[in-house]
Amino acid sequence: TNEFAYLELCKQVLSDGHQKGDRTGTGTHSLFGAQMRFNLQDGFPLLTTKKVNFKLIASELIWFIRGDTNIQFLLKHGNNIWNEWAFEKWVKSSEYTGSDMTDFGRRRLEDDDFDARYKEEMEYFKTRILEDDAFAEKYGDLGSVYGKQWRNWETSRGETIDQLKNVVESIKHNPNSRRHIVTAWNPEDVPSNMALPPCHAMFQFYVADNKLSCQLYQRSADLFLGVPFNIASYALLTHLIAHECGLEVGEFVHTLGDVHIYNNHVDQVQLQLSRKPYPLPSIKINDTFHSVFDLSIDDVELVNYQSHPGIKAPIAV
Ligand code: DHF
Ligand code: TMP
Repeated sequence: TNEFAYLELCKQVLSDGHQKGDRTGTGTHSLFGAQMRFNLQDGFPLLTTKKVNFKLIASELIWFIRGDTNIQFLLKHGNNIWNEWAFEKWVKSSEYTGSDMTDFGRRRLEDDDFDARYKEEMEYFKTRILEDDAFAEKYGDLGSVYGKQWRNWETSRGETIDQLKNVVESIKHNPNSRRHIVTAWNPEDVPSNMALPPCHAMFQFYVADNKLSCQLYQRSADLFLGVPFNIASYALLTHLIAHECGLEVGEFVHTLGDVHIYNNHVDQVQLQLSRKPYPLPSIKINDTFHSVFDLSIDDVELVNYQSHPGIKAPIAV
């Protein structure tokens, strides 16, 4: 299956990767420059060698497509994947009076009492984001991240550009174009205006033989935690746009810059590498779906997903 491209890259990073320090202080095995190709005709590329929660991928993608940058929407869908980056802003603010959360990502791993306090503060934070809209507006927003750049890129003339809408229109009306590009990397907003500068920075579509392909440039890739989500997210986006444009799906080409395995993910990766992949699942788009811009979570369904159990790992903040 397609999954071997991912598993091979994991092996390569472990065997040839440079030992490299990083912003989070965790340390990584890292390589620069890699590419994986997934033929979307062969199945939907959701990893089977560990269980990956498709609902989280779908709700995050809907969040991007809505142009939303506030974690309140994610929390309403039971999606916690962006919590730490909003929480960080809250605990650094002058309004925060709880116990000291400096460097919480690292301290949680070293100190159980601290981890218990973190969990309490995080629960309080989540409840407040969900129940207090004014609080959510202030502390739930991650800044000018993906949704903002995809749908509401601000120009120097004070106008906004809907890159995603433009690209869907250009695929429909000018499929041969070599300019089907969406970029989340906005140098004016990096690094001051966002919780985390975009990792999946730019993507391009391509139409040939009535099939839609997509290539992503990802500047920084957490191979164990982030990348399985990124692959499935862009594969799903390609399916949806193909469906809307009356095209079949082609390939997802995933090009990576700094591709790394964090030192505290190595055991997990080795466990995963010992497993044998199952056949890939497929994706079903419901008849009610007509446009990516009115996408709801019930429009997409994952079918025949058989996987090995999930594998937990700490995320580097
Ligand atoms: N920071 C780092 N260091 N790596 C990332 O991959 C990353 N990804 C971000 C934001 N910041 C990041 C956004 N995407 C998870 C997956 C993707 C993601 C953030 C988090 C994650 O924790 N996945 C876990 C459990 C998810 C859950 O069930 O809540 C997994 O096992 O897949
Ligand atoms: P960086 O900004 O220092 O590169 O840190 C970002 C980390 O998050 C890095 O490990 C890559 C990872 N990441 C992904 O792999 N995929 C994602 O979608 C996101 C948002 C982050």
